[in-house]
Amino acid sequence: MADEQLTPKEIVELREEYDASQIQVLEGLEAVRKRPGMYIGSTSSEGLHHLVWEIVDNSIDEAMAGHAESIEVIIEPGNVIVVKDDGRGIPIDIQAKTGRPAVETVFTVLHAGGKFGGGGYKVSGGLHGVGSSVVNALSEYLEVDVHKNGKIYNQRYERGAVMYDLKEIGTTDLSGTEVRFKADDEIFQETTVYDFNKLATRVRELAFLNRGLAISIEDRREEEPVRLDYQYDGGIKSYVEYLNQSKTALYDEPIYLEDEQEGITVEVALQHTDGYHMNIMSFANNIHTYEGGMHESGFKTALTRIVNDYGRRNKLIKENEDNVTGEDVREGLTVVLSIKHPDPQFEGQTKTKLGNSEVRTITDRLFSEHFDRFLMENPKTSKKIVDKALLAAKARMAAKRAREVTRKKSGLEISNLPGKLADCSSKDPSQSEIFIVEGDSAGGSAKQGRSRLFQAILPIRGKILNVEKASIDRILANEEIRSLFTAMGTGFGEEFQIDKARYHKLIIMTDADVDGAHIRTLLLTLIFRYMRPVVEAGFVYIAQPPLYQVKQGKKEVYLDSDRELDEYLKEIPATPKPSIQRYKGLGEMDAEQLWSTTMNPENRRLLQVTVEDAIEADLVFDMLMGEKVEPRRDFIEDNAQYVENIDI
Ligand code: TSJ
Repeated sequence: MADEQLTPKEIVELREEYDASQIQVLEGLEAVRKRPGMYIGSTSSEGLHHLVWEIVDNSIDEAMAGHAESIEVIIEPGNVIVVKDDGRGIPIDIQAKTGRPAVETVFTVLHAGGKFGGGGYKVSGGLHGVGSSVVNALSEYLEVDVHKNGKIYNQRYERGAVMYDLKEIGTTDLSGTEVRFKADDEIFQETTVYDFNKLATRVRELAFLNRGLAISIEDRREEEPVRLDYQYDGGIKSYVEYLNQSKTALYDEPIYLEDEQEGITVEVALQHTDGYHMNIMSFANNIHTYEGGMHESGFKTALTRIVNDYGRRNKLIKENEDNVTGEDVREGLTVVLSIKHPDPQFEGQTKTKLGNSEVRTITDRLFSEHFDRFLMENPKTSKKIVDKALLAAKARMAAKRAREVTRKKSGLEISNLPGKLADCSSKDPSQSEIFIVEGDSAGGSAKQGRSRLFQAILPIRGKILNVEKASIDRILANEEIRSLFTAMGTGFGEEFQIDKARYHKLIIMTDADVDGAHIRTLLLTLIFRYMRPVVEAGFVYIAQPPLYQVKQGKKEVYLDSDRELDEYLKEIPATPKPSIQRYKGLGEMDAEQLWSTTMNPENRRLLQVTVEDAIEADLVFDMLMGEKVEPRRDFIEDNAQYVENIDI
């Protein structure tokens, strides 16, 4: 961080320039507060959680640069977030250009994020890289402690404004950065409550993606704190093992490679299972590239080519047989692909498609070389991989012949909309929503309470078919599943078309109890496995019916948990005496209550389902339904409090 030598006159001039630009800085952060959605997408629960990643990403950058080994994320009482790392500490030296400590600029200048200290891979400044100043602007307060040069430096900001100059508050033997902030409830009016599971899922993913990194997440909001520590020396190889834990793998260890070319690091881990679903997750600089991109297409081409070449060379694929297709090779395959690039370009609708074209060739080349060598050195495994693809090819051709012979329609045409569906009158998918509601009585209330213009209701009953074990024919014969696919209008399997979606919001509305959670898991698994693009497009949501209603005089408030109820009751005056109602299920709410608490866009709180959430549901599903006994026993032991009533 060496600064150029300046004359006193130049310094004065720069200071004046800086004072002028300071006014713009204030305007900058004021602009963030005026239109927060422009910077963090929304001020809902999604936006709130986004703040955490904006800060954590900076520590991840420090770790990727090789300067930090451990990161801690803590939720403190009052939903205050603390993020700490053991890196070098944000630079505190005075910058010539501003006359201010670098750390102050990080928090007060818009887009100052990745601008200094250049070089290396960066997450911050990538997809969500609006930077720490945005978090600062949207926080009631934010404090930073920098441990560096034997001293502890500290500064505090409130709603983006500097409270005092950076000061020394003690001495230290360590180095690192600690940031503590409280999201501003003037901005996040819907909720300022963090979802521990949501944070933990991403923290664990970051541990998988950054081999060896120790990262923890701790919830201190309850009397008994909960802390989860993650560190994977196997990196994404461990991720594949984790994803396949309840499946039957075709060979013992995932195939793993890490290599580098032209400053681009490519990491791939893959393992086939005896299942029929493929699961490819790709990442660029730790960002989940849901829409794929150059790394994914390079990998897929290489995989198909190498399997065919190897199969031909070793006479596993006969001369009179066709090449296997990409789909064939990927049947039952779990892949995690992670690349790190100094300047990733994100494209696509949701900016999760990697656009750098050189990455295609590099991924293809590095993976081909490694995978080809692996196949030659491991003939037994290689035969299993080729045979699996050949079997998939046979099944594919048989299905095609059957279709041609019978010209059987799938029956999933929109003209056959299910009878139970109460459709909305709007024909504009972007404005339309479908609620999948558990149970007939709740379905009835939902039909009465809804806004008919844009809300459709599809009631479903009881348990849904176990899609893991069922063949496509049986899946399509299941009435609950058929009605869901027909209503959505997207078709099925290979013929799936996301642009045919009749609703851009698919909202799962189940009870807030264990059985509701079970049905939600089943539905999410079904959707994840057979309608994955709908999840990737961000169309899937979970409705959150409240657990309590508190009435006091004319005021009615709905609360989601015992904790929220306790906190709320502490806040309000003792008189008039509040009346508390606990809801046991959706069926107990009348149409008006269901509308005002759970369906009305004005005050409902929807949780958007990410692919990570869906994968979690899929794992739970495998554990509850799969053949392996041990993971199921472990899971039930670990989650005893949630599963006691489940009938598995
Ligand atoms: F962005 C942030 F301020 F919010 C933040 C930054 C929050 C947290 C929790 C950590 C960090 C952070 C920044 N951790 N580590 C760093 N490292 C640097 O900023 C750094 C340190 C030294 C040098 C150097 O060139 O000497 C360069 C940089 C970028």
